[in-house]
Amino acid sequence: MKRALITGITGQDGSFLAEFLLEKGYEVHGLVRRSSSFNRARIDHLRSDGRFRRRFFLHYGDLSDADSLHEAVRQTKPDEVYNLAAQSHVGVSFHQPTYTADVVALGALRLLEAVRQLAPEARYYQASSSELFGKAQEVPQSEKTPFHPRSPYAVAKLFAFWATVNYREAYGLFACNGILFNHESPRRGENFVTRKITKAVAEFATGLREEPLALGNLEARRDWGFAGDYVEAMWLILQQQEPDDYVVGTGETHSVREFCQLAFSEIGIELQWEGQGVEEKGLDRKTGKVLVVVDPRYFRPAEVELLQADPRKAKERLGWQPKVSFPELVRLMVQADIQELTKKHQGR
Ligand code: NDP
Ligand code: GDR
Repeated sequence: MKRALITGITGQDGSFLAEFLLEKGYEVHGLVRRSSSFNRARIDHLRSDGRFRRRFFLHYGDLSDADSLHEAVRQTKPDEVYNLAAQSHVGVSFHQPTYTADVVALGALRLLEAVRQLAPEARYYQASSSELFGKAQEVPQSEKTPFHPRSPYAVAKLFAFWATVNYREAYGLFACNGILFNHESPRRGENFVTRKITKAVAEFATGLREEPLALGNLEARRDWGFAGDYVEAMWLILQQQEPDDYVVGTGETHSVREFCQLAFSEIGIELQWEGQGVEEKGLDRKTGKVLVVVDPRYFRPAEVELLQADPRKAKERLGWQPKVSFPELVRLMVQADIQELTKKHQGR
């Protein structure tokens, strides 16, 4: 039985990856942080699933605390390590740059050191990001596109990317980067733009919301896929003969505005845009009700305008392709939020 250690297991990707590996027969160990209220809603179903009782374990630890990482690696003796933990919000990283760098950049280095010292045969996956391309030097972006990070988060991820390459070259570690483009799901954190939109749409649909949804830059374009598809790519990256780095994305790009438009159309509302810049508003074409406003609080000091993957290497070498299309992704997120709200509301 293979053993995997996952940092960030309580997050969106960690929870999908844990499910995926448990279904494959792995013993899965996850690193969790202590918090004043429980942060395990995304993995509770795995803990209560009888099939996984003897194969699913959690360990307290933190990427800022090297001792806890050494302890986790020593105790679990993993075959595969997936470093998914991060302060992962780009906007927040402008407010907490030092903390973000400590966790994202030095955190990855601390974990690589623990692996080098205690489990050098283990295969290591680093959650790298399309944010590395930032002010993109070309469109679409491949493994060969130069990096130009645009936020403290992306700068920290750049360090983690090169630390991973360096440990591969210097110590022969089987260390790989997955340069993943945005991937979403009903488990996406509520302050990322897709989930923020789908949750608000669900609130309008169920009559729980009156005030408009406030968004930042509507023109930003992203390559959005479904998180459940992307964790398979992470695993495939570690199953290859040689360690390497891969771009993972759909190859399509859509704006925040398009995402918004499509999400509202799921509940039968056609958005009509009026005004410009911070005065711009999205209205219900039928009733004239203002549903979306622009709020400069959500603008970033430096923005990433356009991301679009060139995922040919992943397709050719890993045999990986996304299964969920953009319209399907929007639909499944809106429907899941409506279902969740309806359940909560009925329970009152
Ligand atoms: P989430 O924000 O959903 O999850 C982040 C995870 O990291 C949580 O489990 C969180 O724990 C944990 N964490 C945060 N800080 C620490 C710390 N100091 N020590 C230990 N654990 C910590 O992120 P995603 O699942 O969306 O992303 C997973 C990884 O992939 C991240 O590294 C992200 O930067 C990267 N990435 C994500 C992409 C995406 O589109 N989702 C695209 C490209 C890269 P807690 O629950 O306690 O907060
Ligand atoms: P991103 O995701 O920064 O790409 O990072 P996010 O959903 O936060 O932003 C995407 C784009 O939407 C614009 N935007 C808004 N963003 C948020 N959060 N809230 C808003 O109200 C809003 N309005 C417009 C943003 O300016 C941006 O252009 C995600 C994270 O998962 C990272 O960890 C990961 O590395 C990258 O994806 C790939």
